[in-house]
Amino acid sequence: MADPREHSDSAVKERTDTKQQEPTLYKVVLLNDDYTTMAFVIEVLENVFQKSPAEAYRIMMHVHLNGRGIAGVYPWEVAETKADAVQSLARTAGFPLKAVIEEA
Ligand code: TYC
Repeated sequence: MADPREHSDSAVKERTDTKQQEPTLYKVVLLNDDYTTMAFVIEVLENVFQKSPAEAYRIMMHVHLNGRGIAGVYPWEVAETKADAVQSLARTAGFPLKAVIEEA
């Protein structure tokens, strides 16, 4: 055995230091399209991503002009829940608005 720690009692040691691993974060990215109204995107940014009206307008315009933009950065399950909420609200309202998740 190359590493004696692998097959001896000393192999099982509790971690005693307190160093915490940061959770991996994910970006929820909104994509532009030609059909979703600006007002709907602003509403989604305010209601799903808790943005102020001014910030929601800024992000919406960024997506409109650049094709995509970050709505928020979250741990995986939160990002997934928010992207699902965007999809479901958009579908219900009849808009093709899409949100994708990317590693931050
Ligand atoms: N481009 C849309 C329009 O002119 C507005 C829009 C902005 C749509 C952002 C989607 O993620 C989006 N009505």
